[in-house]
Amino acid sequence: MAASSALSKDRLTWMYTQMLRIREFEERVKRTFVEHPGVIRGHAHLGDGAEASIVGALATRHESDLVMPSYRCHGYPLVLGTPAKALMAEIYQRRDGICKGFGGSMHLADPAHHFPTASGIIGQGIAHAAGAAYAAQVKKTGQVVYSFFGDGSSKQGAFYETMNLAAVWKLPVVFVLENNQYQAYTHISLEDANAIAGDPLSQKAKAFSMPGVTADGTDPLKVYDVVNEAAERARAGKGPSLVESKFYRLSPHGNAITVPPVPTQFQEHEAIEVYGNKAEFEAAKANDPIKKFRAHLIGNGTLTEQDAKRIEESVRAEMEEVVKFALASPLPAPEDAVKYVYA
Ligand SMILES: Cc1ncc(C[n+]2csc(CCOP(=O)(O)OP(=O)(O)O)c2C)c(N)n1
Ligand SMILES: [Mg+2]
Repeated sequence: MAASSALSKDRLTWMYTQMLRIREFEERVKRTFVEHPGVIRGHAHLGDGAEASIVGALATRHESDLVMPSYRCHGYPLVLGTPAKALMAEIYQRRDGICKGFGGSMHLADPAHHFPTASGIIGQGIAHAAGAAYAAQVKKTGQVVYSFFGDGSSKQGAFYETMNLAAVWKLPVVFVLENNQYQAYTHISLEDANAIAGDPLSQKAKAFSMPGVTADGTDPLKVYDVVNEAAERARAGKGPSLVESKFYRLSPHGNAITVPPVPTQFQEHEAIEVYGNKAEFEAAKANDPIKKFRAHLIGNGTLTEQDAKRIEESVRAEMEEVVKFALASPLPAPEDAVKYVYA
């Protein structure tokens, strides 16, 4: 029997709520570019479409386990318990942010909530995660480390070197390869560019004699089941596994950031802007993981339509307050500019 079939009504409701919180938070980040131009400096990379994958994977963790995502990293801390207000304040680079405004969207960290760091250098976070898993193994903490990275990142040398050492040392790590079909602006199957070799990508595990499975990343319960098995394996001292979670990134790579006087505008999704493939994008939207999970929970009687609406309203209200808080937080003081520079 699938492990997810034992999830309680409360836990399933929690999962739906977290998926919504990620989506609604990201929506506010996106709207900030239009409603408050200049407040977010630089890019913000949104993760719409990843909600089922993130929540399904993180629902399997034990409290002390560590989570190390790539640069598209807003959703994970929200699920781990980082206060959403401090998270948004960080994205706005304000003093009340989780890194006091010095990290910004791509370099979030909240060790107090088991989130040591994210990394804008793609692929490197995979090695960081194995390092944390090595520390856990040496110190016998019993922690499992969850490493999240993209399909594009799985082409990096750091990925292969880390997979090798993690397998040799039987490190307690779960590698979650988030195959969202795109590597920044490039579609995974772009034939003339040979974007990436190998399908399914989970077969890369074979070279290291570790389990490799592909899951439907648009279904949180399917992700839960495969990640749960991988985490239990790591917990039992049997070493790492590779889980490929397949979904579709619904937002473009990053938001086009134009600051006044040029009017702010959103970039179109790459499917449309680069490939002129509106049909692909529309099909992915019709397969939206949040809509599907909502229908599933109502269909099996876990939630009523009213329950779902109540959750949706409360998440919207939470995120209204989040934006107000972040906007009101001051910028870091200029005299603190080099205060946290260690090298
Ligand atoms: C080492 C390194 N090389 C190049 C880049 C520029 N870059 C940013 S995102 C990206 C593609 C990443 O693809 P994937 O891992 O699939 O992540 P996704 O775009 O799906 O979030 C690249 C090449 C980078 N950040 N780091
Ligand atoms: Mg990708």
